[in-house]
Amino acid sequence: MKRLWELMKKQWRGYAIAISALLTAIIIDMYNPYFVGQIVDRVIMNGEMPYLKTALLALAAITIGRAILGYTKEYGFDVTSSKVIVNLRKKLFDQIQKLSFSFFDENNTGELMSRIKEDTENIMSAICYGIMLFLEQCIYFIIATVILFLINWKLTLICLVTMPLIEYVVFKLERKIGKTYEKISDQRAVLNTTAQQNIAGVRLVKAFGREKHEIQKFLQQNEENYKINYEQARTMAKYNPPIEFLSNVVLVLVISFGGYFVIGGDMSLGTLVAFSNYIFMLIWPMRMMGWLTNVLAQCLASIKKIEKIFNEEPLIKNCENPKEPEDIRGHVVFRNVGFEFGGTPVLKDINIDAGPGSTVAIMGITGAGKSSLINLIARYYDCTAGNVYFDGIDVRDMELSLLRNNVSAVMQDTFLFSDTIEENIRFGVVGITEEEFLAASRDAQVEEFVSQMPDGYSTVIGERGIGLSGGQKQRISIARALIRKSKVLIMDDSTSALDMGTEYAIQKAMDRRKGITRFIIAHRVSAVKNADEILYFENGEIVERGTHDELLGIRGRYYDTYCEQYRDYVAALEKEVV
Ligand code: DGT
Ligand code: MG
Repeated sequence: MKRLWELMKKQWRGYAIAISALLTAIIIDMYNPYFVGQIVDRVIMNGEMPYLKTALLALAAITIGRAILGYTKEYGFDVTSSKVIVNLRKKLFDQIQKLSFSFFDENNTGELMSRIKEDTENIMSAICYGIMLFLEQCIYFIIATVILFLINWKLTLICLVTMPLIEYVVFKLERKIGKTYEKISDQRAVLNTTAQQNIAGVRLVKAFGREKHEIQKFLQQNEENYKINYEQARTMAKYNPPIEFLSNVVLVLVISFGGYFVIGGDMSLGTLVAFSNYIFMLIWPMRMMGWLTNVLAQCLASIKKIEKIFNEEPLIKNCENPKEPEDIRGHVVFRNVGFEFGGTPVLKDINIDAGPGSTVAIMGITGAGKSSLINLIARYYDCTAGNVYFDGIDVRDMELSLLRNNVSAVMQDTFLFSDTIEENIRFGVVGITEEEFLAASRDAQVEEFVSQMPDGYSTVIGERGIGLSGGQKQRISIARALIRKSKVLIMDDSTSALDMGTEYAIQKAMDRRKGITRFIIAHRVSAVKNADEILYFENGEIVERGTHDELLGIRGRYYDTYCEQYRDYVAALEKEVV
C-alpha cells in the first residue's frame, strides 16, 4: 500500500490537473438544473421570451464546458494512473527477477502472470476510475444535499428517508456480486491455465491422441465459467428492479409532495423541476457506492497479493562484505557438502577438488543428485551443510554477480527465446566481438547447421526453439555458455541429443579452450571418459571416483555402465583375448 502511495505521490501534478478539471466540471454542472428551473418559471410560466436566449446560451456553454473538462478529467486520470501502474509493474517485475530459484519452484507461471497482469489492472481500475468516481460522487452528493436543503428542506427530508433503503439494496447486491466476481476471477485463472497448458503442450496432446480429453476438460471449465456468469446475471436481474423501483419512488415523492407545495404556493414549478434534477445527483452516488466499494475491495485484495511478492526475500542474498579472489582461476572445491530439499537429503558429504582447467565428470542414475550438485556452484541454491569454495572463497562470501559471471551453465532443460539465433547465443552479453561470437558458435557446432539456413544467424526461432532439432537446440545452448568466457563451465546432460561425431567435435573444441574448469554431467561414457576425475553418484553420494582407467579397473558401477554401452565391443575384445 505504501509503495503504491509513493508512486502516486510522484504523479501528483497529473492528479492535481485531473482533480481540478473534475471540480470545475461539477461546479458548472450545478448550474444546469438552475437554468432549467428558470426556463420553466420565467419563460414558460411568465412568458419572458428574451430570457430563453440567455438560458439556452448558458445551457450550451455548460454542455461544452462539461465536455472539455470531462475530457481533461478522464484523460488526466487515465494517463496519470497508467504511469503509476507502469512503474508498479516495473518494480514488481524487478522484484520477481531478484527472487531465487526456490521461489519459482513454489509459484507457478500462471499465478505470477496474473499478478503482473490482472492484479495490476485491478489496481489501475481503483486508482483511475475508482478515485475519479468516488470523488465525483461524494462532491455531487454533498453539494446537491446542501442545495436541496436550501431549496426546500421539508421535501429534502422526505426524499432522504428512502436513501437508506436504496443503499441497503445496493450493498446487498454488491456483496453478492463481489462474491461471484471472486469466483469469476478464480475460474478465469483456471480456464486460462487449462488453455495455456494445452496450447503449450499441444504437440504432446496430439502425439498421444488426447485431443478429445483436452476438449472435454476445457469444455468443463468453460461450462463452470458460464454458470458463474449466469449466477451473476441472475443476481443483477434480481436486485436491479428494486433499485429502479426505489429510485422511482423518490421521484414520485418529489412530484407528489413537491406538487402539493407548488399548489400551496410554497414553491414555484421551476424550482420543483430544478429540485427533481438535483435529486438525481443524490441518487446516482448512492447507486455508485456499491460498485465503488467492490472496486476498492478488489484493489485491496490485489495489493495484498502483490505485497506478498514484494515482501518475499530472495533466499540467495548478496553478502554484505563480499570478498574478492585475488585471481580468478576457476578452482572449485566442495568440502563436506550436504544439501536438503524440504528436509529430504539430496546430497551427503560431498568432497570434490576441481583444479583450474580440470574436467570433472559426473555420472549416475536419474535422481541421484547430479543437477543438485552443480546447482550449488553458482548459488542457484545454497548448500545446507559444508562449504563450496570458488578460488578459495566460500561462494556465500562472494559478490553474487561476480560469481555468476564466472560460471556458465548449459542447463538440463534447453530453453530458447523467441528471437534470432544470434540473440539467443549472445543473450545480452555486451562487449563480445564478432570473432568471439563466431568462435563460440563454431566450437559449439552451431555454425555447421546455421550456415545452411537462408537467414543464417538472423533466423528467428520459436519460444521452444520450434523448427530446430533437439540436438540443434542443445548446440545453441552450448554456444550461449561458451560466449561468456567464464572460468567455470557446467554442462548438465547437454550433449545427450547429439550424435557421437558432433559430441566429439565439441569435446575437441572445448579441449582447445584452455584454463576452463569443466563439470560435465552425462550418461554416456563417450562424454566423460577423458575427464580428469569421474564421479559416480548414487542416492546423493559419490560411490565411485577416479579416472576412466581406474574405474574400469575396479569393475564397479562405472564398469557396468561401460559394458552396457560397449557390449559388442567388450565381447569382441574378450574373444580376442581368449
Ligand atoms: P537426472 O537429471 O534425471 O539424471 O537426475 P539428477 O541426478 O540430476 O537429479 P536431481 O539432482 O535433479 O534430483 C535429485 C533429487 O532431488 C531427486 O530425488 C528429486 C529432488 N529434487 C530435485 N529438484 C527438487 C525440487 O525442486 N524440490 C524438491 N522437493 N526436490 C527436488
Ligand atoms: Mg539432472
